[in-house]
Amino acid sequence: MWDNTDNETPSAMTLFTPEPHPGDRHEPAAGAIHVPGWLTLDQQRWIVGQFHRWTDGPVPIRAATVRGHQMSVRTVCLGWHWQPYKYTRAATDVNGAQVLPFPDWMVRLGRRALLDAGYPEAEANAYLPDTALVNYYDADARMGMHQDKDERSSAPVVSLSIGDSCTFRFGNATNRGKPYTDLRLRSGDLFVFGGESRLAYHGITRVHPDTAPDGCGLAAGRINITMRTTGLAD
Ligand code: MD6
Ligand code: FE
Repeated sequence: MWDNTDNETPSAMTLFTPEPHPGDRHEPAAGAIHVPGWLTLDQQRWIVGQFHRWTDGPVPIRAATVRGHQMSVRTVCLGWHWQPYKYTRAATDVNGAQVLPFPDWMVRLGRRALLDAGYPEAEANAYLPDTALVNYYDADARMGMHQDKDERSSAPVVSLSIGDSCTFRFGNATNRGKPYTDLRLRSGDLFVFGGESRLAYHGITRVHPDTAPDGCGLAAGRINITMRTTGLAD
């Protein structure tokens, strides 16, 4: 439905493609499932409250340095700490502290996400994410095209967005260039990367300021939570 072939300029196809309705499920590529408006405003606000607790420590939110460049996105982790390009229990690239545990409610949320994305019940209920990367984007933050491949498990990645909307560039599993599709992720949206899309390149090309809905709990900027299964043993 959204696979307009021209990704650079608005075409008649994008102009006249109806906006998705909350709860409608779309699969822009095999295994890549978008459920707009999945979280209620109450749920979003509650999660933003948790976010403020997470950023209080023991490991403060920070911009990771990748190949000598500081990222514009700031990240705090749960369960396992992500640093380029590995997971550790302690944030050895920040302050050495152990990260907060992965919360049980988030495991349950991840399972419900997979169910609502259309996964079979058995597979959804067996989902056991053990790390979450929680990213904060201000109006100028971006994320370059990347694959999520630091995990040793092929379990799906569950992504939740809260606050300002963004342009999400969803590419192919071969290289960071074309073909790709740009789509809008809004506050409350769920996106699942699984199956053939698990290793697809993707990035955030821009954040759209002042687009956060009233009541989502975030006045400015965007939070993205990605939960994953590291495949690592303690
Ligand atoms: C973001 N997300 O949405 C960045 N990765 O801000 C990701 O990098 C991502 O949304 C894997 C699966 C879904 C995602
Ligand atoms: Fe990613």
